[in-house]
Amino acid sequence: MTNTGFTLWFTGLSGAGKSTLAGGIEKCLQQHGRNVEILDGDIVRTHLSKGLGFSREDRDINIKRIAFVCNLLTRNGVICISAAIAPYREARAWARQEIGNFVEIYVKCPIDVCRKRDVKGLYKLVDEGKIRGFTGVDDPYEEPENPDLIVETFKETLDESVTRVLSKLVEMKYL
Ligand code: GGZ
Repeated sequence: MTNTGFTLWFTGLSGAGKSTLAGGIEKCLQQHGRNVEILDGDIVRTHLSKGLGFSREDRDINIKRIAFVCNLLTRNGVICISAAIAPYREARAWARQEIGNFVEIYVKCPIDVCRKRDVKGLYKLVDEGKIRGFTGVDDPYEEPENPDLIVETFKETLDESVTRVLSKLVEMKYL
């Protein structure tokens, strides 16, 4: 395994499995002695992006902050995993350019499946009209046009997805 830093940039709907996949990959890479840092949208929003909302402008600021931190860590040999929705292509392209060693992974899952999972009960709140501007419901999600990898969490087990990501990283010579 090399010691190159890089960023795994996830994108996908709420409930698609970004955090779960990030955790699985982190565990595996740490077992191989690598330093890994996960920037989970949900958690970042309680610290670095505290106070930001979900307008396009705020989401873009959030993504730029995450990309800034990923860049700092990546250039110091850390493997960063960004697990935010990152719904806009333009912001993702910006992050790719900013970071350089960048692998975009589309964590794909149909909204109906995310809705059924409803891990945090947010889709229920959306249906009750208590949350507005929810990604994939009444706010845009721009699917990646050319991601480095698509992981279909509704078809694959976590282990299969982790293995596919790691194989991709070997293929791209990051590992
Ligand atoms: C999307 C929302 C919203 C709205 C609250 N739209 O599944 P979660 O709960 O834990 O992750 C989602 C998180 C989205 O934050 P991100 O920083 O990933 O978004 S972005 O990349 O667009 O900046 C969800 C919760 O916050 N959440 N309201 N309106 N997700």
